Amino acid sequence: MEMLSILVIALSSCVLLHCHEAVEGSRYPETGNSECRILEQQQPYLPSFHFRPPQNWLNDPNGPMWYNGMYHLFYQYNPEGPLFGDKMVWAHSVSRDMIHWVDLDLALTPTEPFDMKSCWSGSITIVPGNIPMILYTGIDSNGVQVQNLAFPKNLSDPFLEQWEKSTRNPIMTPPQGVPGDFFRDPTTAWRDPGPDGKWNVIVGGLIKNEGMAILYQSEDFVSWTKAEHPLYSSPGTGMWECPDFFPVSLNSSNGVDTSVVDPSVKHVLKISSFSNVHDYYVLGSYAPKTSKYVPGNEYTGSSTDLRYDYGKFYASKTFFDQPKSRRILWGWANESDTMEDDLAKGWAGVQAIPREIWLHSSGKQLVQWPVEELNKLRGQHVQVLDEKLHSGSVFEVEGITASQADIEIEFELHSLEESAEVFDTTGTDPQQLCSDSNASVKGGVGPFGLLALATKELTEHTAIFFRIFKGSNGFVVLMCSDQRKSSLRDGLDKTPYGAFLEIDPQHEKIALRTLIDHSIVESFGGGGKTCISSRVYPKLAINSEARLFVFNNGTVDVAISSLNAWSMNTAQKNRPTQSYALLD
Ligand code: DQQ
Repeated sequence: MEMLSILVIALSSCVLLHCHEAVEGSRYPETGNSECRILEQQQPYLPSFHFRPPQNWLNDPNGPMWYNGMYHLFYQYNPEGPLFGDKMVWAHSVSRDMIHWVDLDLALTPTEPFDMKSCWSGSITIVPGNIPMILYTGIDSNGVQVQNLAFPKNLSDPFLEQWEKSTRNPIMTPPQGVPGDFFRDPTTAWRDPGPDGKWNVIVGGLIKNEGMAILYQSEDFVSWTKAEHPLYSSPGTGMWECPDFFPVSLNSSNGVDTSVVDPSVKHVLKISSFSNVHDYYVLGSYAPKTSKYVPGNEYTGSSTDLRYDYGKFYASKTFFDQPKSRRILWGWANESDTMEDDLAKGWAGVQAIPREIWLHSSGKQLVQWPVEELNKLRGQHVQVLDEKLHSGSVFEVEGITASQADIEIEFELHSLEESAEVFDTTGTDPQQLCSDSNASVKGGVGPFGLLALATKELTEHTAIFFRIFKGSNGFVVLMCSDQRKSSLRDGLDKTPYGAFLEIDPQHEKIALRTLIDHSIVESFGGGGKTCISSRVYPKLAINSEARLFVFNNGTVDVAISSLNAWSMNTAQKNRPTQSYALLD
C-alpha cells in the first residue's frame, strides 16, 4: 500500500509541475490539457490560486516582506513528506504580485547545534543599510527552543536565495521560569523613536499556564536583553505562538511601518493560541518610554474575544508593504481531512489569500480584504442585479467554474421590525448558534446566502449564510459557514463556524465576498469585518461537477442588489528554480 501511494504522490507532483507550466496564463478548465485533466481527477482538492508548494506539508507563513521590488514568502515546510516533521525548514518563494510565485532553494535547514532539530517560525526585520534580518526559533540538539539570527549571503542577489546563520547564535535562550519547549516565534522587531532608539522584539512563551509576549530589547540587533516585564500576558490562556505586534492608523486604511508610534495609531497584538488553535487580537496603546502596552480589551481565550478569522486560519503574520502603503496579512489554513488523506494526497496545508488589514473607522475592530492583485485572476464574469430572492427559493449561478471562483454579493433587507426572530443574543456563542441551526432550518430574516461546492441536488454543499435576530439592543447579524453537508465522505472535520457581524442591517446592505478554490472557501462578511475560512472535500461536487447556488430560507423575501461572480484563473507557482521569467 505504501509503495502504491508513494508512486501516486510522485506521479502527481511531477504532473503538477508540468501542468502549471502548460497552463500558464490560461483559463481553467477549458484550456487544461489531458495531463491537467488527469491531475484534476487525481487531485480534486488542490487549490489553484492559493499558495502552496506542489507537495508535502506546509504550515506557518514566516518572514513575509517586500524587498527591492519583490515579495518574499517563507513558510514552514517538511521536505520529507506530507505530515508535520521533526526536521522542519524555511522554504522560500518570491513574487511580483503575491499571486504568481517562483519557488527558490530552501532558506533555512537544520544544520547547527542551535537548530539541529528544526528551524521553526520567525520574522524578518529590515535594519538600516537595507538588510533583511531573519529572527527564527531553532530547536537545538537538546530539543530546547532558542532564538537565532540569519541574514542574506549576498545582498546583491535579487532573490536573496542563500542565507547565512549568525555565529553568535543562539541569541536568546529560554529565560527563568519559561520551559524550554514553550519559547518561540520572534516577531518583526520595532525600533523606539529617535536616531538611537533601541530595538524591541517579542517572543511567545508561558509561565505556569500564563501565556505571554516576552519582550527583548537590543542596541545592535545581536545582543538581546529580556525586559523586566512581558509586553502583555494573560493568566490561564496557555502558550502563545506566533505573536505579531504592529501599529494601525486611526484615521486611514493605509498601513504604517512597524516602528511608527504616535497619536495617530493604535497597536495590535495578535496571539496564536496553542490551546485552541485560533488567532486572536487585542487593540491598545503602546508607550515606548516605559515599553508598556495597555490593551483596550483583555485577551481571555474565550468566544467573545476578537479573532482575525472565525474558521481555519492560524499562525498568521503581517508585514508593511511600503510601495503600496498597506499592511498585508498571511495565515495558514490547515487541512480538515485525515492524516491518511494527506498521505494519499501527498500534501497538506494552504496559505490563505494574502489580505490587506486595517482598523475600522469605529476603532473597535480590524477589517481584512483580499489583496487587489487577486482580481487579475478573474475570468468569465456573470452578473445579477436587483433580483428578488423569494422566501424558500434557491437559484443557480451558472456560467462560471464554481470550483474556482470569486463571488461578491449584496443583500438588501426589508421588514426587519416585523420579521426578524426575537432572540437576545447576549452571552451567546455565535458558533454554537450556527451549529444549532443549519441552512435548512427556516428563520424569520434568513438564513440566506450561498451554497458553494454544491451538487445539483444539494446533497453536498458548503453553506455560507446570514440570520438576523432582534435583540434587546437592536438587530444582530449572525454569519455562518457550515461544512456539515460539505462532503458525503466520513472522517472529516466538518465543524460549523460562526461569528457576529457588527453592522446595522436597517441601514446597511449585507455584503459577502467568497473565494472558492477546490478545498478552501474564504468568506468576507460586511466588507471584511467578519472573515471565515473553511477546508472542505466534496466527494461529488468537484472540478466541473461543482455548482454554486444562492438561497433564502427565511420567511421574508430578500433582495439581491448585486451579484458578481467570476471564474478564477490558475495562478502560476512553483515552477522550476531556473525559470525566473515570471519576475521580469
Ligand atoms: N508552528 C511552528 C512553531 C509555531 C507553530 C513549527 C505554530 O514555531 O509555534 O512549525 O503553528
